[in-house]
Amino acid sequence: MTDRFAQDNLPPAGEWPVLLLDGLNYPEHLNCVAELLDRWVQSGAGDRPCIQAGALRWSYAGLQDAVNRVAAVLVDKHALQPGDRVLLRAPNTPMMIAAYLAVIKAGAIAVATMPLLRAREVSYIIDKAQIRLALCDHRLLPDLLAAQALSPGLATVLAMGGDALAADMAAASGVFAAHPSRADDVCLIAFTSGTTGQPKGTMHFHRDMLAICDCYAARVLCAAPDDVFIGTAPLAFTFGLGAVVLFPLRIGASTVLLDQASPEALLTAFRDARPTICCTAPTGYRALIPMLAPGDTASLRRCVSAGEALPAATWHAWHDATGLRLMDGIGATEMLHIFIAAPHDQIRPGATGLPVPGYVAKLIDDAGADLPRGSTGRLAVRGPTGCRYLADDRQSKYVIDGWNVTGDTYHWDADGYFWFHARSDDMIISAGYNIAGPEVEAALLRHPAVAECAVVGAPDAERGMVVKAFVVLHGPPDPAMARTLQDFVKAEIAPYKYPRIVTFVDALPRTETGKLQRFRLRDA
Ligand code: 3UK
Repeated sequence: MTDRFAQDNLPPAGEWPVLLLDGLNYPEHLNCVAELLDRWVQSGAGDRPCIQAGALRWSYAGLQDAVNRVAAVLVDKHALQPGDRVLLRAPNTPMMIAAYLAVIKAGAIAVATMPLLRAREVSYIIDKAQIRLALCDHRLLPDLLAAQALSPGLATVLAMGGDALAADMAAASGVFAAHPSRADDVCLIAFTSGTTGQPKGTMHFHRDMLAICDCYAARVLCAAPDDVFIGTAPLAFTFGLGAVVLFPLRIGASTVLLDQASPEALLTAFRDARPTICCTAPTGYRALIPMLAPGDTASLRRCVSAGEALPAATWHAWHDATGLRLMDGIGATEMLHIFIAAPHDQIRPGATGLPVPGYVAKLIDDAGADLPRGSTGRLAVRGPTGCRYLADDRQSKYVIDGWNVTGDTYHWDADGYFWFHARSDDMIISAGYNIAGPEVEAALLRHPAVAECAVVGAPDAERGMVVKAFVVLHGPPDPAMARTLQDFVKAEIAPYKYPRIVTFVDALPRTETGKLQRFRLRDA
């Protein structure tokens, strides 16, 4: 019996984004795991390397075996039904991938949570998605058990890395037939990070998991079967799920998993695992630059930056240090993955890029009217993927007239390139001027003493708001540094944008996904 919870809680038909599926030709029945995994084993490529994590190596056949056993345990022992939601909680481990794919292969719905979420936050997700079964890395059990105490609907918790599941898997069959899902059955509910208000559950279909590979990864990244992917984003974040699981599996390539997302771990893996495609946030690239020794990035041929804006200064610093051209791309949990980016030979440093083939993008004004090229306004996109919140009134805020309105203010240039300005609600209005914080950040980052920075609006009696910069320096501040930076910004961009307040800090508050938490700085 299929559980209809997800279907029943999709937005009403009139609030859906328009979906562009021409040219993708997915069949009516489709289980994405059959395409991502079983297809390779069936065609004789089971021995191809698939996952490496530390000393562990899994081939495609090895991953399939683990997936089939987990799926058999879930269905036979724990009565998992198609449509059931399963909570997944782990660092980026091979078992986390096996669990994801097992849930989806069985026709159920994966709901992953970021490892750093605490009991109350996990409890919200358990209740919202009505989850009764969880697979959790043994190291993260305490928080999940605390969440279970708050959310008694969660009946069963299975420990990954524990003996009980291992024994059940060993006893289970290594054969498991993919549930004959429909291409538009929900297979993933990804929760947004919820920096404003409660997190929103975004629902994605089997065909969406393939569409992001067939659009962005195939047509812009141009990933190939011999590529070795590496990334730092958690698998609970769709940036990470796409970059280190779906993209490689779609083409029979392989992936390097990092248990820890630190720049040190990433650098060690560059040296040991020789990846060819690296995906991380801008702050990850900035942290790596001073650590690099000659040859460290020699294996890399593509570097993807997403999650927040990539300033031109960071693009050039990475290029100077490595000779590599960073590929910026804007994605969103609602869209599943990247929808604007430039192919490697069409990159313009400082610009996010062009709509990914398969997607269309435009700008609208505050009233929702279309704006021409050459203007600055609110970004709106359409493509094969799009926003469908799980039972949420905020659907009608994100989807307007069938367009996904991401909440970002962009400039659209004469050549069709999109240039990020700010999150629409992060624009600073000071003495009547509209100032985009990221533009001031980009200017500050061009100063050699600045390692990281964040610019927000601070309340001011006279000007309404003033520009305030939080700055992390490479070394200790000298007494004149605030003034030096202010003068530097005035010389780089229109002087009225300079930060009237400069505060030096040791680190900036960031989410697990590498995003600056501006709200925490505003409250500081
Ligand atoms: C911001 C960017 C400028 C932007 C994501 C790649 O970040 C992802 O998803 P989230 O739901 O956040 C979405 C919002 O983040 N943003 C992301 N990338 C960029 N701003 N330049 C960029 N390159 O405000 C967007 O609306 O956490 C990124 C793939 C999958 C993802 N989910």
